[in-house]
Amino acid sequence: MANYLPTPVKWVRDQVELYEGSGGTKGLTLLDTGLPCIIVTHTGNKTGAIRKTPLMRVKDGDNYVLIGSKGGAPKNPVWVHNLRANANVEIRDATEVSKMRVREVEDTAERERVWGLAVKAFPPYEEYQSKTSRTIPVFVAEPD
Ligand code: F42
Repeated sequence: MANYLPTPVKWVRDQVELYEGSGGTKGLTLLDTGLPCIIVTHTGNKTGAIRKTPLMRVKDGDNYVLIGSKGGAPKNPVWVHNLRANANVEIRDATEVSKMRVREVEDTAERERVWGLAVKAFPPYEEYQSKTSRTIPVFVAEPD
């Protein structure tokens, strides 16, 4: 059984601990925005460790849209490499935990559609994309 390696980013690690430790009843929103988050549990592509990453909750029917924004940083978040290497994840959405499979969105029309959903759920994504020359990676997570 792989071990859980928490992120070194304290505020994020603390949110994961509050969210999961409360069984998905506390720590559900991004800081003081009041906007809902999910927790994606995935596998480290180098360590094989269990990694947990909070992301904004962007629904598309039964699917979730995962946005590799990292606040518009110049480089992709490393969880993107993990999802590219292993599509099997678990998504915790409040008290619900579901096994999902992720796929990176390559098709332009699909990307436009799901990007629209993401920006509606969390408007800062638009600004993050304008801040960086990299194309922010977009994944869709579908129930396994
Ligand atoms: N980040 C987003 O990109 N999008 C969001 O919508 C988003 C929302 C959000 C809401 C709440 C919250 O608390 C955080 C939120 N974040 C969001 C931030 C997100 O949770 C991540 O902190 C951020 O995206 C950066 O992800 P990261 O995977 O780059 O994290 C780094 C800091 C990290 O944890 N690095 C570890 C380390 O030790 O430095 C390694 C992690 C890892 O996965 N290692 C892999 C392994 O094998 O274990 C190897 C990875 C590789 O290939 O190098």
